[in-house]
Amino acid sequence: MKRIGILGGSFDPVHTGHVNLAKDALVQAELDQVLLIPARLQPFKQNRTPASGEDRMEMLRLALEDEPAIAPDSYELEQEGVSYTYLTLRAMQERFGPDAKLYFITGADSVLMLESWMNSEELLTRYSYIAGSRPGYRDEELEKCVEHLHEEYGTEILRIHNQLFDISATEIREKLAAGESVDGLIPEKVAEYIRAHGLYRDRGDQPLQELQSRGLAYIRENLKHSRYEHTMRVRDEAIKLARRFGADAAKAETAAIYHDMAKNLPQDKMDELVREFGLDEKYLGNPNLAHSKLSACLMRRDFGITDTDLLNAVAYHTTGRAGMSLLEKIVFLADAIEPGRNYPSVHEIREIAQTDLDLACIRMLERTIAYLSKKGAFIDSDTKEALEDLMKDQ
Ligand code: DGI
Ligand code: FE
Ligand code: FE
Repeated sequence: MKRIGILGGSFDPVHTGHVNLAKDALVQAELDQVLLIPARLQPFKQNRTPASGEDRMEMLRLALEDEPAIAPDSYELEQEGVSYTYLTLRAMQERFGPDAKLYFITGADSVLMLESWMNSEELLTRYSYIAGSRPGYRDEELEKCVEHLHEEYGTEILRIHNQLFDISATEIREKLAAGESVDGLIPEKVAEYIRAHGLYRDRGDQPLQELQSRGLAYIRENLKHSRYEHTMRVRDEAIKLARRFGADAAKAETAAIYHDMAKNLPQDKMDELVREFGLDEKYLGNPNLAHSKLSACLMRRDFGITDTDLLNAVAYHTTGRAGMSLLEKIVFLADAIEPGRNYPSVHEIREIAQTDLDLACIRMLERTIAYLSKKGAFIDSDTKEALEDLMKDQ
């Protein structure tokens, strides 16, 4: 009779604990073969994006290259929806035939829970189990449980000693994201694969995506239609400029979405907020200057955004300032040249923006200062300093 071990899990990523458990089961329970079956993972049920099924299969293949009797199997990945253990075991029994004896390999904690699994009676009467745990771990409980299940259902549960199953995939992902060493925790070839494919990196774009959808929902509610449309054009322009000049396009997009979020607040509300946030009095009664500062304040207070560059790109999108970052320049310029703008020099500035970000910002600042002077309007010192600062490098 063939003895087959089945080890299920997320394997996101497979680690030394999994491999050792499979090896220990193979040897100690005298199995002919062990299958590692990665589960389908539902992205929206985790607060992270799991690695794809293909990546997890590939990592398993690499981890098990030197183990001829242990192999990954994509059965669950090929099924629709979430797989239940009883369905997977039914399918495996069918595959290996009635003469095969299936052992479901799991940890001590899961064995203690077996009776609460879906279709537990079928599971406990048809299949056998291998419980891996370090000696001493929940020993008595496990002993009682094994006895009880045997009496009640005739279930065969083998206990094996397994020291290393305590490794946690969450901890591994956190270490990888932080750039810390995972030596000994995952097979070297798996580590190489993760590096080569950029898996489990700390990518700012995951939270950014969420910020984008929250920002979009806010501006859809709170901005006039024409202002919303302007914002969408600024967003497209910011993405283009970011790609052109090598900035983070997702960040530029996020800043663009939020840049005018305070624009349609009534004047008295703006003044109230300028006081509440302790902003300079020069912003009182000046919505043109106040809205950019207030947008940044609301991003921080109401959306929990702490990225300084993102906040500054919004706070200085109207005036600019000395020492602007790449992202700040991009949002400033995107706002100035989005396709809906039609002041006299806009064509020239758009043309320059094809190749020279700084010069385009300079032309825009010169235009704003000339325009405000003509009107006799107050010119913010940041606007003048932005121009002076950029001129230094020309
Ligand atoms: O919010 P938007 O209409 O999309 O555009 P914006 O935030 O760039 O500018 C709003 C207005 O602010 C625009 O008419 C130009 C004006 N502005 C820019 N710099 C200054 C300024 N107004 C004053 N008073 N002082 C400035 O330095
Ligand atoms: Fe604005
Ligand atoms: Fe704008």
